[in-house]
Amino acid sequence: CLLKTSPHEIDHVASLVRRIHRNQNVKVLAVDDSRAFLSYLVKLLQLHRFRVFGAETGRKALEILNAEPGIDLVITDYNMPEMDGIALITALRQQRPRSDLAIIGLSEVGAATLPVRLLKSGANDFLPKPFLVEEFYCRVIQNIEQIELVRAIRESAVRDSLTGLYNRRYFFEMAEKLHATAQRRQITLAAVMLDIDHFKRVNDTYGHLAGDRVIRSVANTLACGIRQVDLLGRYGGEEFCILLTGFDRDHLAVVLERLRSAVESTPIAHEGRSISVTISLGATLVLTEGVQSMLDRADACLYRAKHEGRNRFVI
Ligand code: GH3
Ligand code: MG
Ligand code: MG
Ligand code: MG
Repeated sequence: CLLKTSPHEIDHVASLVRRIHRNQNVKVLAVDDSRAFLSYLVKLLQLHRFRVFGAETGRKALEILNAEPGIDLVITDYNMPEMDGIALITALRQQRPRSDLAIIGLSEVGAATLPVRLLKSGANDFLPKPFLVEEFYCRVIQNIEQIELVRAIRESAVRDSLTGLYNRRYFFEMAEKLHATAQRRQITLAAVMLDIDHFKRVNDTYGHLAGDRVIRSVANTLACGIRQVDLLGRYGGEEFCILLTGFDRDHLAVVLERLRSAVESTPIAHEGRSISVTISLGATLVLTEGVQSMLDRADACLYRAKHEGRNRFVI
């Protein structure tokens, strides 16, 4: 049997297996007032290893959607008492747009205008009822892949590709919000700028690839050294910026020292060698107008830290 299988078919099977593996992380909600048809839908989806939720009414569907984060696809019947498919889709669209939640409406045979009504109310797609199982899987998978693609594009637009940290543009977008909240609620806000010491030497001695690895490692050490609520971004080449809320001067000093020492004590393995680097940090607790002006102050402190001998922090 294997001998008769072409490389193309093997590729196809391999991609199916990968897809099924990925499906384990995809949550799908099926909605139908017919208990028998609902359990058929659930079974079909479970066969492809999706994490499936079932609802017999629109109201129940909305409840599940609110209680269970991360549902990517809703498949809903049209004809249901109380809340029909169109009403459910309209309600869903008030919460999540087409690019974030895929909806497939099931359109009963005989209602020629139903597909267009489903689409106009916000469905991404529709399926006749009854449908061909193969068509069902095609539409389910294509709709999920669309959602995943949009999500990946969105994510890559806010992340720096080398480190996975927020890029400068997104850091500023989020920082402005954090800054406004801090001002409104009169919470202390600290801005930190930091820079790897003598990084040119790393590139010159070990090469650019090693330099990249060092940047990634420092980024990781920093990410592990701050809280989830703190905002960390890659400012430029080997410079990073952080915003932290709720610290006084003494506590901020503890955090900065912890970050400094964590980087110093985390050597980076590269082609059988071990590379050690240090960082200098500058920080300010003065809440000025705008994020840029706080980062400028922090940068002035960073400049002092460099001049005073590097591998230290200045507030
Ligand atoms: P200082 O202690 O004063 O900060 O010295 P330095 O050598 O780190 O000085 P500087 O900040 O001027 O050098 C940064 C270098 O980082 C220059 C640039 O070639 C390199 N660089 C910037 N971005 C990247 C990158 O993405 N990957 C690598 N490998 N190198 C980068
Ligand atoms: Mg029905
Ligand atoms: Mg540097
Ligand atoms: Mg620099």
